[in-house]
Amino acid sequence: MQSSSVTRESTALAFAQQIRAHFPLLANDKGDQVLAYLDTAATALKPYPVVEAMRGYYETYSANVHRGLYALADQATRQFESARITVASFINAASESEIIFTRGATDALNTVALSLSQEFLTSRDLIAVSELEHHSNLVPWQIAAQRTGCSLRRIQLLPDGNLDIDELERNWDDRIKLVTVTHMSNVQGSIQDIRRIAELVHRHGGLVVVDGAQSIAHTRIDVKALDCDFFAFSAHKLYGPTGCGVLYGKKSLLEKMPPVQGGGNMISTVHFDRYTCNELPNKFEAGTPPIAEAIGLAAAVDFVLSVGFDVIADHEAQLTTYALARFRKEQGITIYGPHNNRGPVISFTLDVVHPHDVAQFLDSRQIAIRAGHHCAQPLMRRLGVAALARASFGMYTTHEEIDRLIVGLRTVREYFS
Ligand code: C6P
Repeated sequence: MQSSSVTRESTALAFAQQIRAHFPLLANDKGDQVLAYLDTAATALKPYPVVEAMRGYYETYSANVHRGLYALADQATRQFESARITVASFINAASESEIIFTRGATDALNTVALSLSQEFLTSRDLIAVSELEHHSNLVPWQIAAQRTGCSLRRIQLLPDGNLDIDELERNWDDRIKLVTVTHMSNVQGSIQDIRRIAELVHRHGGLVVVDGAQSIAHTRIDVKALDCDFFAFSAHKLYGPTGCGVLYGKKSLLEKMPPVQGGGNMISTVHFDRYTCNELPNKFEAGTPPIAEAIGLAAAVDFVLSVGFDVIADHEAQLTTYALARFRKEQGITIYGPHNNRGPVISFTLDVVHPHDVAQFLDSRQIAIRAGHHCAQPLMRRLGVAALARASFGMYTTHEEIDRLIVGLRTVREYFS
């Protein structure tokens, strides 16, 4: 038993060391003094292929897209549109016209909320939102409610940390027109059964919007299998660049929805007093898009696929199980979220120490974790805490970094008590 777990750990170490060589920030790992980066849920580190793809654009073909009639602009347009095809295939969208490049998950969620509030939502409707949501998937719906006069309906958290979908089903209100949930919580790491939610909502004729900001890097997303109507994510949490994200939407819906921003590229014709819209996906991409970033995102997708989701998920599951077991053995630590079915995100408190002090103390040991409300203030209130500390892992995280975290937490506890 022990020897098989030792073998698993040494295999995991070999895997992580191989992976770490691809990340500039980790490649020069020289032992104890190197940074233990345990904040991948905030943003993942970037591998060389992403940096190189973006540098390739800036150094050799940095023209604008969809406009130029010369070879360089044509090359930029081809690479940018090829990035869209890569992303469409990555999440198994029916067509690349269902992929809208945005500034990030926040921008994607605001785009869908704003567009639906112009024509789809009315004052008699309810939007069901879970208590787990990041502000990026709550405030846009509050704004939509302010604009349309509709109301928000809470999907409650159970004491075990899971969402009470049974209650939503049991007490279904026919005024619910849209349900929106995070696929993986950035606080609890808990994973929602999107298929089940979509089946329930579609049975009643509603729409499902999924915030995939956290899940995108940890599990293979198949939007057809999930059957969600919209799915939003950021490139930077998928080992890609900042400033770029994706709104996936079913074509039949996007075609009917009004644009939310006006400008170049989103129009077909413009008169002084009116305009007509361009086709999908351009209708939702006003102005110059994040060109280098979309190309970097495609490189990130290729990189992740070359490592393989099965391998990544297996490594991260091992790390999470190992970390949870080690946390549970320590005195004074409370872990938040369900026991099972969770991604590589662990939020916790340390009895005598404020989470900010925990993070600052660990920083002095070159261990980076996040502390605060994690942009989920309603969830913090629900959990009865002002702030939490959070460690989160990626494909490059090692068991040794988790050991360093545990030693650091013991030291900080001794210091403050
Ligand atoms: N969460 C975290 O440390 P943007 O900022 O647009 O890339 O992603 C927003 C967002 C939306 N939904 C979820 C579930 C998220 O986790 C995030 C970003 C980071 O938890 C920064 S607050």
